[in-house]
Amino acid sequence: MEALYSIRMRAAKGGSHEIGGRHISGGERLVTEEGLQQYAQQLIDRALHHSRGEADFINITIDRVPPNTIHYIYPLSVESLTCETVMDARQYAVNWLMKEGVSELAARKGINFITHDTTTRGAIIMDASSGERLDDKGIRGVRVSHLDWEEDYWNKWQRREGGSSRVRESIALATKVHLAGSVAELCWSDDPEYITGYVAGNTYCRIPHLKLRGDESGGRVFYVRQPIDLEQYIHFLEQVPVMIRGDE
Ligand code: WAQ
Ligand code: MG
Repeated sequence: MEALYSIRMRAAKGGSHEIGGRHISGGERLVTEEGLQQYAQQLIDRALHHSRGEADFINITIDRVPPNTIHYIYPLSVESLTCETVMDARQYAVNWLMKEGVSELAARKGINFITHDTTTRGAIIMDASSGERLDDKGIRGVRVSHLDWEEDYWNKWQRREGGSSRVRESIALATKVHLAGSVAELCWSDDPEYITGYVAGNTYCRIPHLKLRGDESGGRVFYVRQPIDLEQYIHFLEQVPVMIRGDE
């Protein structure tokens, strides 16, 4: 089997994240050696031409993934809600989170966190009952990487269901977050023009209008049930390679 490489990018403006630069964009893929150049180029383009601003710091990391460490899994199934206003959308999100096992308090705390988050470049981890933040990662958050779709399967899936590269990346991420043993996830983009977000647990539920156009808030909350070995949970999300595939 051909070796795969994890390639991931993070970009900031005003210097690196470490010295306080503002997070612009990130991205992560699992590709063969031939894919590396192409995806490096795509990720650089994404960082330099982004609606949150033009990055002046770009970090690209590549590491080889041993083929026998890869987990293969089907993608979550997708549902799409329709609604017209941010208020309705956020109420739907609370309802879906509760259906997945999150308390109303924790659901509202998650929404409140993302509403005010313009800086975190990863996700925060939240107790699904109390809504307490459990990780100590500050504005770095937990950044999920080492994940992707098998290219053939993505092409078939996309022909059937539609979906952009953004949808592709989000479903892969939500599927890995689910596989890690999370209760649920809440997300909307920090890109000002992209206002559809999702709640994921056993399904990936797309919700339009989770924010107003032009709003640069966005982020991710991973809900977990205690007791949990946080270190192991984070290690899985950051390091263990997961590939989405089906049997078509
Ligand atoms: N790991 C953890 N958190 C991440 C990651 C990652 N790999 N990538 C992004 N985040 C967090 C981070 O806080 C970002 O600011 C925030 O999520 C939003 O990232 O079905 O585009 O890449 O139509 O802007 C969801 C709906 C789109 C897709 C989400 O997020 C659909 C999106 P973005
Ligand atoms: Mg973004």
